[in-house]
Amino acid sequence: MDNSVIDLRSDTVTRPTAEMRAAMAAAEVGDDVYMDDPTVNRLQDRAAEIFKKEAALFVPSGTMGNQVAIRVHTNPGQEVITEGSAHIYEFEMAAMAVISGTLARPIPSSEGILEWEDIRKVIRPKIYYRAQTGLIALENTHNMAGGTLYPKERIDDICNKAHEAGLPVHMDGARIFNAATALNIDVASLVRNCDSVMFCLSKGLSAPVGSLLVGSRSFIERARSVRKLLGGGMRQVGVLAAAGLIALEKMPARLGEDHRNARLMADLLHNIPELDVKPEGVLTNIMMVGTSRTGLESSDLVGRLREKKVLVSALDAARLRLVTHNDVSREQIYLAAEAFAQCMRKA
Ligand code: TLP
Repeated sequence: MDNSVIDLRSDTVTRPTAEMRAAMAAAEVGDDVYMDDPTVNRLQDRAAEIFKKEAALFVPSGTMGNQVAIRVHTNPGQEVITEGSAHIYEFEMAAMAVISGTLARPIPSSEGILEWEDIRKVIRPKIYYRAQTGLIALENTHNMAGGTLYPKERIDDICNKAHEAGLPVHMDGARIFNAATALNIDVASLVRNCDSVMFCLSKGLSAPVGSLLVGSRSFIERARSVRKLLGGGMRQVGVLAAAGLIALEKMPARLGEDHRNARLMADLLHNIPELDVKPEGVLTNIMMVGTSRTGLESSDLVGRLREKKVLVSALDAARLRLVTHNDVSREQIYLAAEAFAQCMRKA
């Protein structure tokens, strides 16, 4: 990617740092299907330690991590309760139906954050002729709601009541380190009561590939076998785990910078009268921009910004998503905001 391009489409676009590339070149490797890759083993041990869970498993993507978790937690014919715009429901190819034979039970919400009462109402009664609820899946931070947050107390409340109802809770924590940073808490405390957590190394943490699942030893043993079923058993994958270790150890500490940049971007765009932005709602590295008053389809605006070397995503006809990350500097935030202003003047 040309370095003069300001890429705000996602934090998935981050490139590995020089330190990651050096570690990848030097990584000690083995065959991970035999569990013989020392670098993968080290990454998994560190992830389990940091999250204070019994075990961890390296998976190629966040989607695979979520779907492996659903398959382990549920039986075919069960329902998975999600928020209405959850990644698991909206962006994972109906995989829970294809892979696990489960049905999503999405609950609409305005901020992406559920309460126990929302969930309780859709739990199926335990009657033999009704589908049964098998799992509750939460997302923190919530991507499509604009990086919104579940505070620890809310997660604990949902987990405790779910457990009383005999239901496991999976956390799609693709950006759990962003959540922990914004809430000023450690990740282990934040997800203490979740039965499993998926988190991504290849988003804000800048590793090139990979996510981890963490949970109990028996959960991870079963997850390893489902990962193999899905073709996710990898061989000398220590080259990726080496980058992942640096992502895990070093990159969380800088996420606050991305959050400050997102807030700055929101403040700058808020000054452009045609755009709908709520700076006070920008708590992490994701922000949404409403474009219904610009007189342009959001995809037209995406095209005009692209001409100015600023990349953003159109979510629908009237909404853009911007994501800050390690490869976007504070200076580039000012340049990107100026590109928006120029596009509006032209419109
Ligand atoms: N999110 C991507 C796109 O798929 C939308 C992005 O650009 O934000 N959970 C959450 C909350 C995610 O945001 C994503 C990716 C995933 C899971 C899946 O991760 P990958 O892309 O590694 O399969």
